[in-house]
Amino acid sequence: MSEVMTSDLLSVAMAAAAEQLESVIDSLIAVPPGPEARVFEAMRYGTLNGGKRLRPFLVLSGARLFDVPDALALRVGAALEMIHSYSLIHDDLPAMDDDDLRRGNPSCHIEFDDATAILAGDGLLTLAFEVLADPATHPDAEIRCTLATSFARAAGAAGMVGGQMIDLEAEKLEATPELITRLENMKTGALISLSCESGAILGDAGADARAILRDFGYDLGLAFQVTDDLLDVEGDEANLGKKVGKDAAAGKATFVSLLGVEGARREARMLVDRAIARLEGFGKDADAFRQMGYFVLERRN
Ligand code: GRG
Repeated sequence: MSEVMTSDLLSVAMAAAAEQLESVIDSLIAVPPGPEARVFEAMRYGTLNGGKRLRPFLVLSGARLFDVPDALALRVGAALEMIHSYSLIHDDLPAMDDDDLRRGNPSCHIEFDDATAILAGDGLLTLAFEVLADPATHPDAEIRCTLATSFARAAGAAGMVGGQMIDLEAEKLEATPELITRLENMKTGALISLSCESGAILGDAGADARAILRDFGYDLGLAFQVTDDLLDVEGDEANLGKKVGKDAAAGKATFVSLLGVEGARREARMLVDRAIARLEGFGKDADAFRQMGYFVLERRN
């Protein structure tokens, strides 16, 4: 009973955060007059088309632990969501995953065209750093600089971009759990981990708190990826808003192909238990993070 209530409360909190986040993104991407309007429209299409807004919710949850105003956290959440959306827009392109459907709608390059989708991703990536560098994100320039550096590391070639490169190379490599774990920690985990750590950066919380939340985020991110692999096997296209069965059709090594369905479920549970155990020192204030662990295990989209 209490688990059901917890997940209901979490859904309400996530929906409220998503609404606030979308209003911030809406105000940050205004469409100017002139022929360049098309790229702004594609940037809005790629960010304001639904999505769970998991990463911004994690930023807000972390910021509340350190009494950081929601307004600051929402700007950092918007920057994260811009980078996440750019990665999805580029990932859907024919040269990468070649997917026509994203969040239940035509992918950005289908709605617009390949060139516009590339530019929309580029525009979102650069806008994210403009948002981080703006004093409205934090009055302290040193904290803004720490944020920008952390974002660059998580999104760049040592993080998400590098993970995507390993993913493209993976079919030439021997698929081991270690390789897939490294790939996924870079491709998906780095941004989710940063989402968990960002509130501590905004709150100038110190290295120990930052490290705990970063490690929590890596465990949560890997559990998220394991459930992503499970959903590709067991999920429902209507719920997911994207095609299923793609990994097996492409002969791709995933946690499910390496561990089996039951093994992957056990792995996700172990990762979430480990993530939650890391939060011991934070008391009840970190309940939103704990609930996110259960959310990741039970998610259907
Ligand atoms: C193209 C540079 C570049 C990187 C692409 C993250 C990524 C790298 C590709 C996405 C491929 C993918 C489907 C990964 C699985 C995990 C994941 C990031 C799923 C999508 O994230 P959600 O579920 O999406 O948070 P929503 O739509 O809810 O925002």
